[in-house]
Amino acid sequence: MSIKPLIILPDPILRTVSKPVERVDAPLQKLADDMLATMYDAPGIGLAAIQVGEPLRMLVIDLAKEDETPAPLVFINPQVLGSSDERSVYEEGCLSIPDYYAEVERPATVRVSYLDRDGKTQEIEADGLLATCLQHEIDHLDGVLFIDHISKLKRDMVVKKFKKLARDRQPARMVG
Ligand code: GNR
Ligand code: NI
Repeated sequence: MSIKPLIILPDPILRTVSKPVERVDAPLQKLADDMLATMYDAPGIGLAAIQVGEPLRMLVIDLAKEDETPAPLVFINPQVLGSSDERSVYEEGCLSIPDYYAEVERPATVRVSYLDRDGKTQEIEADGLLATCLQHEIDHLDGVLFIDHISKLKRDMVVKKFKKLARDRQPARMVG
């Protein structure tokens, strides 16, 4: 298993609409395992393939606490079949937007179909943090970030900050 570099805002790769997985084979399972290793290393509770630069509709989640047995979940080609009218608010963060957190309101419950790591069709009804995390990750598959769900004023501020950070990471240019 290998830890892969994370794609960080404002990299336009994050706005890619990822493509459906055509076959669940050994290379795809290796990518899933690398995504889990990358997520645990960060650490985070979810990761979409595009966050490691792979434009495929696959995401991983593990909601187990650090002192608990790991409980890795792999979702391939997930589809939201339905969502509740009830909403819930969570403070969200994103490994592609380090150290920024904001409250996001989303459906409290979602029903999702997907293929698991073995390519088997599955369906789950998720609530609580799993529902929020699944929706956050499925957004990534469509090039959507959690900051797209906050006010434009806050979003513009965070994008500006990350653009400056990216600029400051570049080697100095000669002036004058
Ligand atoms: O690690 C993560 N924590 C988190 C907290 C609240 C709502 C969503 C998340 S997902 C995030 C990891 C990530 O960026 N996944 O795309
Ligand atoms: Ni994220």
